[in-house]
Amino acid sequence: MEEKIIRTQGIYAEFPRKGPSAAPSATHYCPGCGHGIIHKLIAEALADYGVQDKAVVISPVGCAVFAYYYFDAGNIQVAHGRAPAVATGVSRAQDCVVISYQGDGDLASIGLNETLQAANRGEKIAVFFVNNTVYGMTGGQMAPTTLIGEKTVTCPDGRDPLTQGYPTHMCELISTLKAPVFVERVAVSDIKNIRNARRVIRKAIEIQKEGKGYAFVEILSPCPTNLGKSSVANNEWINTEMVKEFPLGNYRDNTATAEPIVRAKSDFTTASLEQLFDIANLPAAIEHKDPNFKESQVKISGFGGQGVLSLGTMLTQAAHAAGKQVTWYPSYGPEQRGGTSNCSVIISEDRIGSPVVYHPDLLVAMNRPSLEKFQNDVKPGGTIMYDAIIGDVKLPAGVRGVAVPAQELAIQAGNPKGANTIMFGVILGLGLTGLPDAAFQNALAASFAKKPKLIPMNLEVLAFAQKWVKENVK
Ligand SMILES: Cc1ncc(C[n+]2csc(CCOP(=O)(O)OP(=O)(O)O)c2C)c(N)n1
Ligand code: SF4
Repeated sequence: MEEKIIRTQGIYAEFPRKGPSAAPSATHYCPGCGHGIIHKLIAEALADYGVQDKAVVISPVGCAVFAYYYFDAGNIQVAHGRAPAVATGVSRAQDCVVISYQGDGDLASIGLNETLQAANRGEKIAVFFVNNTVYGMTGGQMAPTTLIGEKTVTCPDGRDPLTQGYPTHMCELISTLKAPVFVERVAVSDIKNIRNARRVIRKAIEIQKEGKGYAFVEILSPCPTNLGKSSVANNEWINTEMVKEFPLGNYRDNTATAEPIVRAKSDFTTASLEQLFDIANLPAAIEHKDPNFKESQVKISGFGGQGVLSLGTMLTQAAHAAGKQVTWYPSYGPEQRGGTSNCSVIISEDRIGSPVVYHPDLLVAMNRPSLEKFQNDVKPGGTIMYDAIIGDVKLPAGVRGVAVPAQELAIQAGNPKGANTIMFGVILGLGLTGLPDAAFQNALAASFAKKPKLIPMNLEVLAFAQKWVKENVK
């Protein structure tokens, strides 16, 4: 019989995270990772129970930091370990289905206290705890759940209980508390286990739909990239080794007797918040010094290692040297493979309310994925500077494109590693920020303060780039 593949309900039809050159269904997860399977099971349950519209999925830092690219529900991305606090706030403020999706580093290490406190209060949250025995996103460091003898980058000889203690058993710990309604450990290591995980995940969501309280589901999940195993070998290892330390099964099920929880409403009104933050007595905003100075919003993006973040800090220092208000806001991709990084810089005469740049006046793109990702966000009349090595490009109408042979110019200027200083000089040469030459020179001196020998060489690169602009850009 022909089997039809049906798209999972509750998941977006396309995932834009990997940019327009990737397949619309490409996720940022590594091949063989368990996160994708777990996402599907949760999303399917949200859709089947008809709670997508009232569901809020909370994902902290970890490989699942980008869960909001996938779940077609309400999403909040929070700081590392802080999901239980945010989940508590959302759950108490609104009648909704709250999901806290956390890794083992996140839930059992940095967020352990909050996890236990939220469980002990019996918050109305479904917690999905993805246990892959390592810190996945940061490169495979030891986690609280690393097995005895398991090698990680921070215990290369294998976890030794005398030095690093024993693995933490979260289901067992949480089931010592009185308030949790449901606690179960499952795995996504084979079809039989996935079917069981599906049943249990649905149950945790059903408990939320009925408002009965805290449900905790631990899911043993593969991380082939950091465990250095094939996907098949990682799943076998879960079924043979991991389950010995973390036995699968139910640790608490009070769903039959639990009643819906009804709590008093919070009294956080706008007036009480204004009082709390003493809004009335905040100092007045500083006055305009130069009413003709135009604010610049800049986005700089490329692969890790291309000097993207340091180009941003140089620009920040230049603005600071010129006495302007300035923010620098980095963003690192969490991907273990093929990640990019970017930073946003805002230079203003006024105080800056938020460092986030949605629509830059200037985009500096050091590689093609960055160009494709951000080019359509550039303001009409704005500028896109890109490394000419990218080749043919099709820029949006109404923006100015400047192809800079940054690598080549850096070599010609005698500093092959100075492609980002070339870009810095081109920004100066084009006069895009309204900052004077001296501010750029001071910024370079400050950037290389710890290696003063490099200052003259970089000043030469800066001048070389300015000259290139004069001779080549109309
Ligand atoms: C406050 C804070 N401390 C440390 C980090 C660095 N950090 C990012 S992800 C991570 C661990 C993630 O591991 P886990 O929660 O197990 O999730 P996984 O990536 O394996 O899915 C750490 C330590 C951070 N982002 N914020
Ligand atoms: S590093 Fe591990 S947990 Fe993270 S996406 Fe890759 S396989 Fe998954």
